Amino acid sequence: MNREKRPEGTPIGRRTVLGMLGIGAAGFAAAPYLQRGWEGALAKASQNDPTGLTGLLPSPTGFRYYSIVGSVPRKNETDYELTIDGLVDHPKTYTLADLRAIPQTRIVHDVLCTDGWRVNKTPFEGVRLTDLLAEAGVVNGAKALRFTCFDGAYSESLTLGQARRSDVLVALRMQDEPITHEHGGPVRLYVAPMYFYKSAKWLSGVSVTDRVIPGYWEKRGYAVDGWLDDADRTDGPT
Ligand SMILES: Nc1nc2c(c(=O)[nH]1)N[C@H]1C(S)=C(S)[C@@H](COP(=O)(O)O)O[C@H]1N2
Ligand SMILES: [Mo]
Repeated sequence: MNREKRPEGTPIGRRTVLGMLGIGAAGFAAAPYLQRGWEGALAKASQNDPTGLTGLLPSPTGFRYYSIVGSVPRKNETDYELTIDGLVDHPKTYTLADLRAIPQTRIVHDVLCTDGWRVNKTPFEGVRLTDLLAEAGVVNGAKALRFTCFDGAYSESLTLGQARRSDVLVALRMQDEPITHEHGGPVRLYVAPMYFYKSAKWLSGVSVTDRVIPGYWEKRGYAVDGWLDDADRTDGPT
């Protein structure tokens, strides 16, 4: 399998970051840049809760719904687009139908957030990012990818080596269903070997760059290489 050498060391979690900033759990819950909630009625309840505390309760699926912005436009087959550009020979924009027409890969791994919640053995399905990169033709000297989102705010990064792993997907399905809006649908990134913050929701752009440009949380203290600790997984190493 095309895996990169895994650097030693424990990724810095958000708790650690908040600890460094001297913010306790209450300050965290009230932090204006982190809107939390989850699907359906609970998401609505959370929006009406100015403390954001309802977002700290687990959802029935075990997932929590994270967004750094309060509202995100909905996109579907009529208006969803994913653009691949930057240091490539053939920049391209894919519709949802285009992405569905490419061979799909299903992988099942544990999802872990740095906040401490996890959902073991979660299926994700979609297009391998490496296949899109091959189609785009990455030019010499390219080193990394920058991911952008149609929430207009979140961003992420991967090195080219990381992005070419077979367990990194441009995902269209999660838990064997189309990805819901709340979970970043119709298309999100899924980086199986790393903490879930690397898996950008509402994915709209992949730009090939000559260096790693730290993403939203990484600019706020998270590790750029968000590797999961193999010892903390029920699914074995990827
Ligand atoms: N666009 C966007 N992507 C994002 C986030 C976000 O706030 N906005 N949060 C990240 C974090 S910290 C986690 S744990 C997961 C949460 O995914 P979920 O809401 O589907 O559970 O999305 C990641 N991707
Ligand atoms: Mo997270």
